[in-house]
Amino acid sequence: MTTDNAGAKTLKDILKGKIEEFRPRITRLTKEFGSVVIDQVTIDQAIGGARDIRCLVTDISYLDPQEGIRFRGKTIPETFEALPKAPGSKYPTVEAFWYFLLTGDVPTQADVDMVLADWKIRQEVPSYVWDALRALPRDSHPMVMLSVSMLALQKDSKFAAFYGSGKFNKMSAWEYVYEDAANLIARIPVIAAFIYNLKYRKDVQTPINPALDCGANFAHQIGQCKEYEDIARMYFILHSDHESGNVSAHTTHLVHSALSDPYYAYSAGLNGLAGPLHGLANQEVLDWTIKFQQKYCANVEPTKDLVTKALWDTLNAGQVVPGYGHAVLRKTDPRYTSQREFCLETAGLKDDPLFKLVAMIYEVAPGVLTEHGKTKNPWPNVDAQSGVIQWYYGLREWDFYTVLFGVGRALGCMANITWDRGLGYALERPKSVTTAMLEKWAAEGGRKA
Ligand code: NMX
Ligand code: MLT
Repeated sequence: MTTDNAGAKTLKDILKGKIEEFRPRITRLTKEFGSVVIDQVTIDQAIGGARDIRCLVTDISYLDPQEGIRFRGKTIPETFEALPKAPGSKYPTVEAFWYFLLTGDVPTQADVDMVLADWKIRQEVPSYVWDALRALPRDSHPMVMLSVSMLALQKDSKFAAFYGSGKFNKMSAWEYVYEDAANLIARIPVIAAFIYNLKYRKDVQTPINPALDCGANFAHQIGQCKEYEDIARMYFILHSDHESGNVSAHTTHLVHSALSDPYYAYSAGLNGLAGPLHGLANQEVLDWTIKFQQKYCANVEPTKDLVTKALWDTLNAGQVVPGYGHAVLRKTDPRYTSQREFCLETAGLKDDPLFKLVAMIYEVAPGVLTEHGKTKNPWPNVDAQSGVIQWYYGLREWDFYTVLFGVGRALGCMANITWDRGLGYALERPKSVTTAMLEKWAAEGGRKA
């Protein structure tokens, strides 16, 4: 057993105990109850993106369509309330949240200090990552840069080295995933800060401040103010996990199920996050809102009529209203609510014209989308609210917003694949059928076993 200097258990030791205790539950389910039916598949679902099919397992978070996300059984307010806070802040550190996400236990301050110390060692990024990023065209999308950085880190993967060592075994494989995962999440905010400075601040780089937690250090490295430290903490935690069927988490899980290491897997996950129906929507929301301001509000205050017209213009042009709708949620996303409350409680921000416009869209868009009649969920998702906060604090390069999402999402994806390996989850390989088969089963009223 590895211990820290004081002889206490490390996070990895604690996780080892948790995984070993959990394994018999999976063994029992597969050995004794493997043939129990938990869902059935319709033609709609086979053609329509596998919506609602219960065929993934995770204990890291669960998404209820009405209530929204729970991390390890806790709602967002409960999570923020329960975890130890950053010094002088009402928000927890990202390090405290990582401990919680990985183990399911609320850490003590001593536990958090242990993770903080561990990340200080892990967060040093090899210089070849900087070389790879500097070699890219400067106008590459920052998500391309983030994804490339993951692949650049791959050469030092502990999991890939273990697999190639000839000593690979399924029981201890997770320990090497854990090492890569912990290195990846400690480094990804530092890499994101580097990309920000490279693209938007003439490559003037600020060194890590080892006295700061993840969120505070990110604010420091991108030249942000003290208040932004909490925004980084809140933002990374809120975007961390959304059960495992969303595109970024599912892709990471799928790629890792081939025993591709965490760097390959998360690079792929980020490529999915970069899509406009997924994480890129936060950039699109800002783009939509600013264009609306420029087009309609040059000399006049926005009105509900103007917003309604702009929403219909978007819909009639065959486009989606970014930041609205969801594949699972059927109510306002609590991540939206949490950020909206932050805005309402922040002097200056609550009176900011862009926030007021976003708030007005919230009043109007659900009605317009309901009348439009297509979307199953006319309510806002996380992306409808996140950009305006960044904008207010001066982070106005909105093509960077999905990178912030990607830093947060790494926490959930890495916790998930560490447990995937710990519990020995199989290669993911669903079965496909042909259209002619669907037509035959349709004519027969269903597939005969
Ligand atoms: N504006 C206009 N039409 C919409 C919207 C919207 N916001 N949301 C869904 N629809 C349409 C959708 O395009 C589909 O049309 P069609 O039948 O012509 O293909 C129809 O409504 C039914 O879609 P749903 O079943 O309600 O939604 P689905 O599960 O397929 O997709 C989203 C979910 C999130 C992809 C979809 O709501 C959307 O495109 N929203 C806008 C983009 C967005 O905000 N994405 C971010 C999601 C959160 N995240 O961060 O990842
Ligand atoms: C997410 O956070 O991944 C998005 O809300 C999309 C989803 O859950 O499908």
